[in-house]
This record gives sequence, C-alpha cells and structure tokens, in this order.
Amino acid sequence: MGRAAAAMIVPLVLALCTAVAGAAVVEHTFNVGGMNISQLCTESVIYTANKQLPGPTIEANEGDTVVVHVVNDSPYSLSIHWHGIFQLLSGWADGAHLITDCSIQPAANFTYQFNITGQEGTLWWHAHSSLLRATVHGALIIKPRNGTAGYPFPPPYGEIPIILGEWWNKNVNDVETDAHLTGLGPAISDALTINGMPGDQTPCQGAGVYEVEVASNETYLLRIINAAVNVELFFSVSRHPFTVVAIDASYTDPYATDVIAISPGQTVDALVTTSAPPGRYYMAASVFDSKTVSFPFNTGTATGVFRYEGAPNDTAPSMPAMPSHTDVVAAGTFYWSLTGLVRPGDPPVPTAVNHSMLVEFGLEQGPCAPDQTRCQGFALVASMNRNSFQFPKNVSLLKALFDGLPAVYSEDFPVTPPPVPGIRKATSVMKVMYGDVVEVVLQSREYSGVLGTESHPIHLHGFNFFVLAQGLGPFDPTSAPSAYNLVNPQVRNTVAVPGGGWAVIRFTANNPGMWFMHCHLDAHLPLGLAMVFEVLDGPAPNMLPPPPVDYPKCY
Ligand SMILES: *[C@@H]1O[C@H](CO)[C@@H](O)[C@H](O)[C@H]1NC(C)=O
Ligand SMILES: *[C@@H]1O[C@H](CO)[C@@H](O)[C@H](O)[C@H]1NC(C)=O
Ligand SMILES: *[C@@H]1O[C@H](CO)[C@@H](O)[C@H](O)[C@H]1NC(C)=O
Ligand SMILES: *[C@@H]1O[C@H](CO)[C@@H](O)[C@H](O)[C@H]1NC(C)=O
Ligand SMILES: *[C@@H]1O[C@H](CO)[C@@H](O)[C@H](O)[C@H]1NC(C)=O
Ligand SMILES: *[C@@H]1O[C@H](CO)[C@@H](O)[C@H](O)[C@H]1NC(C)=O
Ligand SMILES: *[C@@H]1O[C@H](CO)[C@@H](O)[C@H](O)[C@H]1NC(C)=O
Ligand SMILES: *[C@@H]1O[C@H](CO)[C@@H](O)[C@H](O)[C@H]1NC(C)=O
Ligand SMILES: [Cu+2]
Repeated sequence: MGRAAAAMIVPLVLALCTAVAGAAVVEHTFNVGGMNISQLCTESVIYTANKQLPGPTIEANEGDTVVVHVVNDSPYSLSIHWHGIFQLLSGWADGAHLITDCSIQPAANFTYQFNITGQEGTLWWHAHSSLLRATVHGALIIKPRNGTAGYPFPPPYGEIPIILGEWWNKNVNDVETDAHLTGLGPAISDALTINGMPGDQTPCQGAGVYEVEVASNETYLLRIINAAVNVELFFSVSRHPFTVVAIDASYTDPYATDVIAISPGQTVDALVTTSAPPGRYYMAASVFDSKTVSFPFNTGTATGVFRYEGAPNDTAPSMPAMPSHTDVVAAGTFYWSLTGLVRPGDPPVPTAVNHSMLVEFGLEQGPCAPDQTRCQGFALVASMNRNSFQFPKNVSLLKALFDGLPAVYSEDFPVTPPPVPGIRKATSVMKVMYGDVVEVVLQSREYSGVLGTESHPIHLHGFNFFVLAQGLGPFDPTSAPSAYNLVNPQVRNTVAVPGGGWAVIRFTANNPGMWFMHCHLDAHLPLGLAMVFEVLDGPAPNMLPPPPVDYPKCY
C-alpha cells in the first residue's frame, strides 16, 4: 500500500459557470486495497477504501458535482455504485458491473463523475461486483443547496451516520466462491456491525464498540444505512424514540417509532432527542428474518453506545427492547406506515401509465451446473417472470446500447408472468421510451415449498419510485388499485417486498440508460433475481453522452 490513504475533500467553487453558482465540486480519491484488521478475536485481511471501515463519507449539497478517483489496489476487479443517485445523463458512472460499466481491473483506476440533482438526504456507495461490498462501502450525504437551513425540520444540533453492516471472518470472495460451488448461497455472517464494529455482545471479549458522545437535551439526526449484505435489520436506541424524517434520500412526513426496520440498500434519517437522564444507552441492531421456512441466520446483536457528556464511562448501558427476529408485524408496521412529505415543486405521482407490469419473483431448486463441484442434488436459482438474469460476457449493456451492438441482450422481458413452467436463463431487458411512466406490481412468489418465501428488497437504479401500496398474499388487480396512495406515497429506491406479498411501484423513465432492478440481497442477485430497464434517448438535450475517456474495458 504505497499510496497516500487520506481522503481528499476539495470543495471548489465553479467560478466560470454562473448557471450553477454556488454549486461545488466534491472530489475524493478512494484507494481500494487490503488491510490487516483484528476483529472478533480474529486476524483478517479485508478490502476497504482508504483503509477505513466504513469507508470515507462523501458530503455534498444538492446541485454539486461529485468526482471520485477510484484506484484499485486490490487483487479483485471492482466497480463502485453510488446507490440511489439518479445519474441523470451520466449512466456510465452508475458502477453496475456489466450493466452500465465494467469493473476496474487490479492496478487500474477510473474516475466516477456525476451531478447530484433533485435529491437530498442519506445515500451511500458500495462495491457492485461481488461480496466485496461487505467492507467496500460508505455514506453519501446530500444536504440542501442552502445547507441545514433547507431541511423541512428544525436543523439538528448534530448529525451521526450509523452504518449497519455484516462481518465475515473469512475472506468474502471465498465466501462467494463457496456459495457458487455449493449452489446454496453464502454462509451466514459471523457478526453484525455498527459503524464497522460488532459491539460488546459477542463471544469475543474486547471486540470493538462504536461509542458516540452526545450532549443532553439536544436533537440529533441519525443517518442510518443498511449496508449489510444479506439481512434486513431492526434498529433501536434504548430510551430514545425516533422521529423518521427521510428514507432513501426522500423526505417523509414525520413518523414516530421506537424501532426502525431497514432492508439492505435502504436508508432512514431519524431525529432523536437526548432527553433521557445523563448516562450510557445502547443502540442495537438485530436481524429481521422473514423466511417462512426456517434456515440458519445470524441471531447476534450488534451494539453501540450513546454516551451523554460527562456520564461515567463505567456504568452499564441499558439495552433497548428489540422485536423478536420473526416479528413481521413490527417490520411491516414500519415499512407500511411511512408517507412522503409533499413540498411545493415536488413531482406529483403520475396518473397516466404507459407500461403496467406484473413481475413475479422468488427462489426455487434448479439443477447443479457442471462447475458447481460441491453441489448436492440441487442449486438455488432465482427469476423474475421466469427469466433468470444472466450478465453479458464481455461488454456492458449500456455500451451495447450506445454502440448498437447486436446479440448482447434481448428486448423481450415479459410484462406479465409467462405461463411456461420452466426458467429461461437470459439477458432480457424491458425497453421503454424516454418519459414513459412505468408501473410494476412486484409480487413475491413461493415456487418451492422446501424454500418457502421471504422478503426481498428490490432496488431500482437510476430512479426513485413511488410506493403506491403494499400487501400480503397474491395481488388482487380488482381491489388493490382503489387503495393506492396517489397523494403522498413514500418515495424510495429500494422496497422490501413482503415474503409472498406484493408492492406496487410507479416511476417516470426520465433518464436514458440501462437501469438494473434487482434484489439487494447479495445471496439472490447472482442467482438471477434481476432485470433491466432500457430507457431510450429523449429529445435533445435528454440524450446519453458518450462514455468517459477512461471508461474501463471489459476484461
Ligand atoms: C498484513 O500483515 C502481514 C504480516 O505483518 C503483512 O505481511 C502483510 O503485508 C499485511 N497485509 C496488508 C494488506 O497490509
Ligand atoms: C490512473 O491510470 C492512468 C492510466 O493508466 C495512469 O496514468 C495514472 O497514473 C493512474 N492514476 C493513479 C492515481 O493511479
Ligand atoms: C454536471 O452539470 C454541469 C452543469 O449543468 C454540466 O456541464 C456537466 O456536464 C454535468 N456533469 C455530468 C457528469 O453530468
Ligand atoms: C432553503 O431553501 C429552501 C428551498 O430549497 C427554502 O424553502 C428555504 O426557505 C431556504 N432557507 C433559507 C434559510 O434560505
Ligand atoms: C434537560 O432538560 C430537563 C427538563 O427540562 C432538565 O431537568 C435537565 O436539567 C436538563 N439537562 C441538562 C443537562 O441541561
Ligand atoms: C469517557 O471516555 C471518553 C473516551 O474514552 C473520554 O473522552 C471521556 O472524557 C470519558 N468520560 C469520563 C466522565 O470519564
Ligand atoms: C405515455 O402516456 C402518455 C399519456 O397517456 C402519452 O401521451 C404518451 O404518448 C405515452 N407514450 C408512449 C410511448 O406511448
Ligand atoms: C462478445 O461476445 C459475443 C458473444 O460471445 C461475441 O459475438 C462478440 O464478438 C464479443 N465481443 C467482443 C467485443 O469481444
Ligand atoms: Cu431477494
């Protein structure tokens, strides 16, 4: 690791461009490489940006330009995805390996460059090529143009990023290789983490604990990110109820709750007031397991500490009451109660729909592939409308679209589940015109009684969507639409579709490119639980520009 590890934050005023007066360039260099770490009483080598876990926080204002030079000092090829960023006319920088770009090869580098337009709140960045995202991730915080004064709530006294994660003692690339060879998905993680540390409730004495000092009688904004790889989580702070004010960088109506449910890919911004007696209070994260057939999962609890200024360090903190791991009511109440904050100028929910889709998905048992040498009887396979997504081999879908390359993908993604029983392995996309309104009923299905169902966090790149309604069981097209919230639905980039249930999302395809929609459980993405929206160019200037000059080559 010869290169400087420090993050650079260089806010420069764009003096020459009056149209973006006040907008800044936020520039970072991420050296992604190995580092030795002692965690859970085990010595490991992990891969991180700038030897930080979580990685550096990117802080910007709406309207800014973000420039990140990523230097790959790891032995793995990798890309970085800016999760939730719209990437308006900058789809090349989305960082979805083989969808929008190709991974950065070892010893190579690439500069991601994009503008932040029309979104505020908490997002994050993560590797989008393999389980490397377990440790290659960090917060991406977007403040209003005029700073904290622009918040639709009183500016808090302080802000605290809370990045929830999952930790494996083993090299995560080996975990992923094992998952493929066995056909059964990755081994469960060894710990959950809060800001990179497991806390003091693990069998390892002296494991790292994230502790933050807070002042009494002040309000703090927690920016909570679920960067865990495969698990939905509950999060609470003892004696500190939350007021949720934003999710996925989209403001909500204030929502009071003691417990937050958060799926991989999602963020929650929540206010807490430090009005408890001065002392130490645990924050805790534990798994929400929605599987209808029981499989092993991580039953541990990650802890961190809120310590009031001046409070003695040796008093034992009090633990929050956590929901049980299988408390679907606690999770569903949180996920379903949120509504969007509607402010003047916000885009209304579009009412005329151009494409109305029903997309069913789930896991089933498939045949072992010849290279799955440790597969015993069956391998897991996943699909959306009976298409198990296959990545292209040697060129990104976006490059294939831009260059008009034939035979890389097919424009035949079914808008409703086909009646055919079998699964088709294909690189199939849904083509839409610029500006089209797309509605998708996301339906979780049970295909195999052995595997049951579970909640799948479905993430869409390039857009936010309105969540018009959610429900359990099969979607009923006659009764459900009358209950759609077209007034103040929550706005997200990732929705936790309940196991065996459904969610209706709607978005305007106002950004040309190739946009991945996939399950954000890394256990399911390689199995094929994904599809792609191909959005054609609109009238000038809504056309995708050529790729950046240093665009990584595929292999
Ligand atoms: C980890 O530590 C070992 C032994 O001290 C050293 O040889 C190796 O270079 C270190 N690896 C990294 C990535 O720093
Ligand atoms: C990035 O790659 C270019 C082209 O290979 C090289 O000239 C440059 O020095 C590299 N930059 C860094 C920071 O490694
Ligand atoms: C960002 O916005 C500026 C000003 O509109 C524009 O010139 C530039 O091309 C944009 N950059 C990207 C990467 O989209
Ligand atoms: C900040 O900007 C928002 C609109 O983006 C506006 O409503 C608010 O009044 C502004 N606040 C201040 C203090 O300028
Ligand atoms: C916090 O507010 C409470 C209620 O007003 C008050 O009793 C307490 O003294 C305050 N604590 C501090 C440290 O100011
Ligand atoms: C508690 O520990 C922190 C850091 O370890 C220190 O800054 C603080 O002064 C300590 N507080 C007391 C009351 O000892
Ligand atoms: C999408 O719907 C709008 C409103 O109904 C209509 O004006 C437009 O032509 C439709 N677009 C396409 C490509 O059909
Ligand atoms: C990519 O692979 C396809 C199919 O395997 C092949 O037809 C095409 O020539 C390859 N393209 C490049 C640029 O290697
Ligand atoms: Cu899934």
